Amino acid sequence: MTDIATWIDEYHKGSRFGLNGKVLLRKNSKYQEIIVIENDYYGKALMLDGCWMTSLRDEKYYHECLVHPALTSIDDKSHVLIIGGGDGGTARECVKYANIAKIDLVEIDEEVIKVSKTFLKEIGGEAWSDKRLAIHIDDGVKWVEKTKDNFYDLIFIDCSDPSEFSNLLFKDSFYKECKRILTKKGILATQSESPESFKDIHINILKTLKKIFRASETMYSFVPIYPSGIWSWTFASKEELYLSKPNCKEALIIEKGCEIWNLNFQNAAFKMMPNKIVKELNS
Ligand code: SPD
Repeated sequence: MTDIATWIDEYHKGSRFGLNGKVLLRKNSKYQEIIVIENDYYGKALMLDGCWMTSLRDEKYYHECLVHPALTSIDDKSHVLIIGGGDGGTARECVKYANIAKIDLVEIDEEVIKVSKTFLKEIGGEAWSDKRLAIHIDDGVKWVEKTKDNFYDLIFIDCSDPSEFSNLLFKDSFYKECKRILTKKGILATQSESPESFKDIHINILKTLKKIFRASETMYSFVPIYPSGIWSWTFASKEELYLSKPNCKEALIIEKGCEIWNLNFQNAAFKMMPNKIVKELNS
């Protein structure tokens, strides 16, 4: 790779979101183009098929928001499923909970895990050697289909934007299957795209989850390197959700080890739905 700093951009609807730095890796896996760049401010960053996935500086905005609202609001959390999440950030946040017995991480692209362990090992951190973590190189949709009913307490969908090979992760049929394999009080937590740069997909995820699950709630925050910066995470359950009534004792312990997430941040983030989204959901 060249030592000369270069720009790597995500192109999105006539805008571009770029990082300048030294390209450490550029290769094609069976599924996608993988780029790792090192930027002075954001540190090492991972791009898949032209879309920013994560960077050392801003990854906690994403992973802490996906994981902690769900895990602090549920007592039984023995079995956890992560779909995608090959950089290890979601697993790293999960292993902070001693009462999780087993985490199945199902990633379709083995190369993403290899690259993350080599170039971005801080993101997965201790999780990679945690005995409770089982890595499966498999298709998340197929994994869910072959899982027995009422099995997982938590399902985290840590996927890329909809594309040729991730499209099915955004379909009604997939969410229905997730509902089937969740325990009675289990929670599905998914990244739900940007209300600004991916507005139609965002609305569609929210409407679909509302239709399929008894309860669903969305929080908004920032992921600086993603198009437009504003991002969302949606939580759904067959029963009521208790996101605003977390286990405070546990949450206060978790807060201490977080860079972004805490209970005040979370409570505000669940009230941040932009009015244009409120109007569209009500129309
Ligand atoms: N536009 C990018 C959406 C990607 C969401 N997943 C990121 C993976 C981080 N673990």
